[in-house]
Amino acid sequence: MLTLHYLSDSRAHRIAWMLEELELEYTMKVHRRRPSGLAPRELERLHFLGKAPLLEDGDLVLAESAHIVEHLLDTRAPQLRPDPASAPEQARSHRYWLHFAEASFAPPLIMKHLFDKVRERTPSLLRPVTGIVPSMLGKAYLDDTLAKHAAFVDSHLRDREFFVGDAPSGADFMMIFPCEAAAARYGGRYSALLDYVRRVHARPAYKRARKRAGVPYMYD
Ligand SMILES: N[C@@H](CCC(=O)N[C@@H](CS)C(=O)NCC(=O)O)C(=O)O
Repeated sequence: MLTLHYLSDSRAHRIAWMLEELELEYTMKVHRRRPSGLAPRELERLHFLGKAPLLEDGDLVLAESAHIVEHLLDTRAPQLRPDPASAPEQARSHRYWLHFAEASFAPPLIMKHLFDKVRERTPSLLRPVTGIVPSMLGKAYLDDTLAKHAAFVDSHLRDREFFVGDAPSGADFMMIFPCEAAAARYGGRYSALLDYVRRVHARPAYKRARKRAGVPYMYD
C-alpha cells in the first residue's frame, strides 16, 4: 500500500504526477504549510527532517524525491529506466538528469525564491538594508548560474519531447519541478523549456494529480 504525503506548493507534486502516470493505487494525504512556510509538525512523526515529499510503501517511509522516484522505478516501473546494457547512452542521460534536478538546478532556484520571500516579508523601510546581501549575491553568482542552467536545459529540450526517450521517465519526474520554477521566472527567455512545462501540464496524468491534491499549486 502506497501513501504519498503531499505538501501544498512543493516538490511532492512530481511524485503525484509519477504515481498517476504509472496508474498505481495510492492514498494521498495533503498537508498544508504553516504560516512560516514550514511543513506541519506531523511530518516529523514520519521522518526526522519533516519535509515533503514522503512516501510510505508498506512499512517503509521514504524521503528525498530522487530516492522515491528510484524506489518506484525499481519496484513498480523498471521499464521506465533505460537499460544500461542495450541503451548505455540513454541510461547515462537518464541518470544524469535525474540527479541534475536536485543537485544542480533546484538549489539556485530555491535560493532566489527564498530571497524573494525575505524581501516580501521585510518592512519596506528596511528593504534597502536587508536587500544588500541578496542583491550582491544575485549579481555575483545566482543570476549567471541560473541563466546558464536554464539555457543548458532549454537547449537539451529544443528537439526533444521528454528528457530521455519518447515517454516520461524518472528524469522527467525529477526535472519537472525545477523546470516549472524556471519557466515561471524566466519562461519568456527559454521557449523550449516553457513548451516542455506546458506539454507536461497538458498530460491527463498531471491533471489528475492536480485534481486529486485539490490545493492550489504555485506553478499552475
Ligand atoms: N531535496 C529534497 C527537498 C525536500 C524539501 O525541502 N521539501 C520542501 C518542499 S518543496 C519542504 O518540505 N519544505 C517545508 C519545510 O522545510 O519545512 C527532496 O527532493 O525531497
